[in-house]
This record gives sequence, structure tokens and C-alpha cells, in this order.
Amino acid sequence: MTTDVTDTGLGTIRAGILGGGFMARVHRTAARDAGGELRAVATRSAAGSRHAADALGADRAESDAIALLEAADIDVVHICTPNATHAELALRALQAGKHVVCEKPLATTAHDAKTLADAAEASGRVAAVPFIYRYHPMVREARARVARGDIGELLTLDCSYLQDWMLFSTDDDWRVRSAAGGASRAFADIGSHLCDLIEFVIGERIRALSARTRRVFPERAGHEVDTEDIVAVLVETVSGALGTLLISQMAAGRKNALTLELHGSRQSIRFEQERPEELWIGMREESRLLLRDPAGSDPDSARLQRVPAGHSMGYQDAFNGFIADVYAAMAGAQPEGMPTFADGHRSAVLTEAVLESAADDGRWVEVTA
Ligand code: SOE
Repeated sequence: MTTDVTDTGLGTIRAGILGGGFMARVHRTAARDAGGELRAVATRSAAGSRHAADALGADRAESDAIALLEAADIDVVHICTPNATHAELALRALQAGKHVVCEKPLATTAHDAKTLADAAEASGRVAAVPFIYRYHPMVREARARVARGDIGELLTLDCSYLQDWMLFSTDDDWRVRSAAGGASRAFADIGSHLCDLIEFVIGERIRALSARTRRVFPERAGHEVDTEDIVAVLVETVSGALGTLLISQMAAGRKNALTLELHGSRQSIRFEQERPEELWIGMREESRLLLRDPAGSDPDSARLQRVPAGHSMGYQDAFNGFIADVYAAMAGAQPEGMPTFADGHRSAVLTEAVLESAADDGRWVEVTA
């Protein structure tokens, strides 16, 4: 079991955070857990930066985002601002020679995401996107089982990501407006996690898809909404497996219900984000529930166990595992399965394919990149 803070070999990593919301707090906690120091925070205004720096416990409030990402005493910039600002900030951070952790979606167009992935590659810096559900040990266990053929040939996928925080017309968020969040909301926000996890676990790509989207309320809290609440997608993988994905931010009672169920020619396997200590193994004769155990079959699953078996791991633990890998990569390690800007680009390509299909009455769209 690995519970120690990662030794990066770089000395203390000095982090700066752009943004002051929920995700900024999650990044701050993970940065500290990985042995980093939070040097500076910047938000949209000087007063906001001051407030966020106090709330997050940063050494200083920076006057603006550019000043932070050019500051000499910052090694890594964590970008936790609204989606539409990611591309420019991430590019400037790379140009300033920083390592970058950019919230998803990496960019609001596949074109911009490709520019960023290329820039990251050329820079030699670590550039990562928090597809953090990869950091649940039971996800690694599922991936190892699929890779060594336990489930047999993949036949079907039954996957969903359901939340309810946008159920009522009074529920509002900056993401509902495309100017801040990008043209897609539900898919870019959570469908992106689902597709990343699917491709990570099955080890192959979605080849084609057909999608429908639904916007339930044309207005929320008195202003216009131009993004989708719900997405239903049919997918076909490269090997020919067929699947359905349901993504909704209006599923009453479902808080953060990401479910991945795969059916193979021998076995099925199911992971639920809200029950991350378990993996369901479906078999004709005797299905069973596998509990997290350091003696699991995947070496990475053991590495990522941050609390002993029986002491449930949560969202923040998975996030901490991700940031520990990012900081280790900054010191030259090559952690298995760390999601990079290339994965952020892949996600943007899938998002555009979903929107393209939905705009054309669910036409099947080949997902090329
Ligand atoms: C809200 O939908 C949200 O916080 C997402 O933005 C995160 O990426 C997801 O992990 C949890 O839900």
C-alpha cells in the first residue's frame, strides 16, 4: 500500500492557482497532500484574489492571472477558471515555462485543444487534465482485468453519468451559458469524464456515435440557457462493441452517479463512482462483489490506495492521487495512466462529435482523432 507523499525529487513544488471556487479548493488540498506549497492565487478581480488567497491559505494574492502564471516563484499553474478561459491561460502558462494542470474541458473547441496538446508536447512540461476517476484503485483493477482478457471479447457497454444539481429552473451556474462554459454543458462537464473512463478501462476508442441532446429549460434564473441538460448517445467501439451512454444533470436523487458497466463474452464488470470500493463481477453461475484490497491484481491499483482497505476512499483521495502523479512527473517520473492534454484533446473531439450528431438528427458520426 502506498500512502506516503510522493517524493518529487524537485524539492518543494511551488503552486499557483487560478480561480477561487470549489475546484480551486480541491486542487489546493491535493497540492498540499503531494507536498506542494501554495504560493499564489488569482481570480478575476483584486478583491476576489485577496478573498480566495485567504480562503485557500495561499502566501499571496496575485494582481491578475497573467502576473501569476509569469511569476518566477511558481513551478506549476492549476487552472480552475470558467471553461472559456482555459485555452488562453493554459497556452500562456506553457509559454511562460510552467507545468500546467488545467481543469476539464481543456478547451471549448477541438481545434484549441489540439493547439494546447501540441504546445504541451513541444514544451516538455507536464500538462495534465484531471480525469481523476482514473485514480480509483477499482478502476485500475477493472482495466487490468479487461486487458488480460478476463471478461473476454467486449460486447456491450451500459454507462451513465447522472447528477441532479440542475433539476429545477431556479438552478443556475456559469456553465449554462456557452459564452463562459462552451457550446456543450452536460457532455463537456461530465460526459467527458465518462468517455475518458470508458476508453481508459476498455483500452480502445469509441469509433462512431449517434447523439441526441435536450435542453429542458430555455431560461434559468431569468436568463437564457444555450447549453444542454441531457445527452443520450449510442456508441460503437473500434472492436465493434455497442453501447449506450446517458448523461444528465437533471436526474433527481442522483448526485454524482458515474456508472461503467461492461459486458464481455465471459464476464461483466461494473464500477460505480459512488461505491468506489467495489467492483461487481458478473458471471452466468456466480456473480460477486470484489472489495478493494491491496492484493488486487493490478500493481497500479495497489500504488493508488491512499487509505487502508475498509477505510473508504473518496473523490478527494482520487484527486490527491492524480496530483501526486503530476508532481512526480514534473520530477521525471512517468506515472501509468496520468491524463494529459492529449486526453483533453480527445475529449474535445468527442464533445464536438456529440454536438455534430445531435445537430443533424442523431446522424452517426465517425470520431476521427
Ligand atoms: C459538476 O458537474 C462537477 O463538479 C464536475 O464539474 C466535475 O468534473 C465532476 O467530477 C463532479 O461534478
